[in-house]
Amino acid sequence: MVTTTNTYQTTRSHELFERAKTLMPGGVSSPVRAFKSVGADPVFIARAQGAYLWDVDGNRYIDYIGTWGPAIVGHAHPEVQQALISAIPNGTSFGAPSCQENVLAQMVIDAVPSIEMVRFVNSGTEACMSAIRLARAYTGREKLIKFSGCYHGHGDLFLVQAGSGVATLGLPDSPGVPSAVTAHTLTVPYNDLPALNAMLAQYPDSIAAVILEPVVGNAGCILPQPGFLAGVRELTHQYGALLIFDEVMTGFRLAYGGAQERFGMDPDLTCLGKIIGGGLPVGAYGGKQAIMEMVAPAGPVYQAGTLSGNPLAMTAGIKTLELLQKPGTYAYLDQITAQLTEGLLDVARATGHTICANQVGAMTSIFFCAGPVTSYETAKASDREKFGRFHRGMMAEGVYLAPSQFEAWFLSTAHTAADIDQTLQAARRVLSQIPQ
Ligand code: HOZ
Repeated sequence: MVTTTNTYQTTRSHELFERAKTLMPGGVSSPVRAFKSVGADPVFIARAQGAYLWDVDGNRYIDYIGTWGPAIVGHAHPEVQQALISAIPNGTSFGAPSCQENVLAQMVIDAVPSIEMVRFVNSGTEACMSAIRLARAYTGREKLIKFSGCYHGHGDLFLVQAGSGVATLGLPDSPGVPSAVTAHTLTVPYNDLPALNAMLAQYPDSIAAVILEPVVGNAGCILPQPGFLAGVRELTHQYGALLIFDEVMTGFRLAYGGAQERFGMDPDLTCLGKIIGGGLPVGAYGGKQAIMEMVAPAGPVYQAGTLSGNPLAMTAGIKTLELLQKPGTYAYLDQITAQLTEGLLDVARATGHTICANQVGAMTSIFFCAGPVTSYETAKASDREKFGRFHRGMMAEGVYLAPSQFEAWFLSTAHTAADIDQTLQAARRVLSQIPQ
């Protein structure tokens, strides 16, 4: 039972954060988790199990971040734990081929319709950086088009109108990124086919790739409008650019075969991360064999990594994907996430707040504006002050939401209808306290 006595600025967390700030920039290993944009300090997590987190002061939270996506079967799933425990005595890193890589590679190829070959890396950032290098080599072109509010990791070339922490902290473009590196990065608004068409027409022979999140998770949750993804595919074909789906968030989440299965799309390259590592650090990029065979050592495009294909990460990924294959998994995720989203809309109506929500599969988020939110530009209309108050109130109620307006929320198979009910009761209490 979630209590309403959780205190947000808990003593031990507060102490640890003060110490952390003297040791690490901003006290964290990744910016958004510092809770800056919601006007609070983070809690320090002691343990996680199923749909719950416990902080170092013993407070329990219903968790809607799920380690930013990977915990789709819940935290510390006993079967994932057991697989890891069995694997550890054999060694934690080989820096050499292992049979676990073959198993996970085959599972990814079987699952994701457009992937014929795959390369494992250690993060989504690495996957996206490598996919662009490959697209440039394959097409012999240099420019890329991304969409504002989409986030493809912290690689230099992507830090132009990026989502996630860049949007959360309101950073323009990061200092330290040479302008020569971003000179080839062009940006258009999400869901805006005429803008994409115009950009491609302006550089008809120069665009190596168009990269996008098929459902945006890094500017809040933003859905592709009907016909948008198909239109992007058509335009990339027309101009000879590769289409890269960044499915780091959506892969194995919106369907077993990701957004491309759900929306019936056939990108040239796909970037994966999060879920395929089962909570350990893994990324991957894959696609058509003719393109992937350009990657070293099969081809000339260099990309490498000591910990790539790490046996423990492969093991956790394999077990997580096996669990996701259970019949009914995705129907349940859809249903439980819709229950939360519709419930929040009802609670907002009942308490006199204007909100809108975007949900698909086990991804959702709310915005404090009338909407519709179809792009980063429209997401910025949300009342972020109100979001901050809502977030702080929900934390005090034992509900752990993404600490930024510009991040999606993730549900798991461990979330129950009772968790959703408790969350909605908490939301009703919190929204009742916030002036409309
Ligand atoms: N930027 C990632 C989410 N979009 C991860 C944030 C974090 O781990 O702090």
